[in-house]
Amino acid sequence: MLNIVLFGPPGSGKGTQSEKIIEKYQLVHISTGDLLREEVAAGTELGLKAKAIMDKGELVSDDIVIGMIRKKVEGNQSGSGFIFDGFPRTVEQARELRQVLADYNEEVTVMISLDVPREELVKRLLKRGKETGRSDDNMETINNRIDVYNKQTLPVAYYYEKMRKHEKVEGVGSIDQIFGRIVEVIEKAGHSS
Ligand code: B4P
Repeated sequence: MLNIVLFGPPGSGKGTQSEKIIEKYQLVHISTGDLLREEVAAGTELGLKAKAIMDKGELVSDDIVIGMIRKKVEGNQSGSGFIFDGFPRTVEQARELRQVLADYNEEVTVMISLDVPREELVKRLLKRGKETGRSDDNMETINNRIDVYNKQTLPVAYYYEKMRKHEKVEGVGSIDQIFGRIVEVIEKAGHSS
């Protein structure tokens, strides 16, 4: 199986590039942001709790997110692999992901992190906020999301670095250019489609 962690700050293009990777490699897409937004849209108790946290730009608790991931991995064992988009976001989540995959004799193949400067992130997210009305794409929340990423999520990169699975990709340029860089990394990691 090919199991990819797509990593990077908010607005770095994780959701955008995931779509292209799935199309090429037929992976199961697991985006914790999308899963949480589905709960919000359905008005569940979990969704109500999550919305308040997301609107502040903070991270939803590890227990909730890990529970969602475990359920998704369990229910999708017949495909050619997974793309984890926006997960793990804490070292605790990374450890749990390792355990969940190990239960199926699987592991993360490669962790790809998209490198984009802060000014560009803010620009992209403000634009999306205007176009879609997404409630966490406003100046105050964007700034907090980037700060939370630097403090709580960046250590996840060192976790994979220690396992020699961390690959950095320049995340500025056209969507196709960036996708080309990602494909190179995937092929180098030992997979050809
Ligand atoms: P996410 O849904 O993961 O949102 P995100 O980090 O902002 O990235 P997203 O994938 O949406 O944006 P993308 O970079 O593709 O998380 C939202 C919230 O959910 C978090 O703040 C947190 O509260 C919670 N959450 C999610 N996962 C969690 C977890 N594991 N643990 C705890 N809490 C969790 O794209 C952004 C914009 O850039 C788009 O408009 C796109 O069109 C544009 N873009 C993309 N590529 C571009 C390019 N090359 N050039 C120009 N624009 C580009």
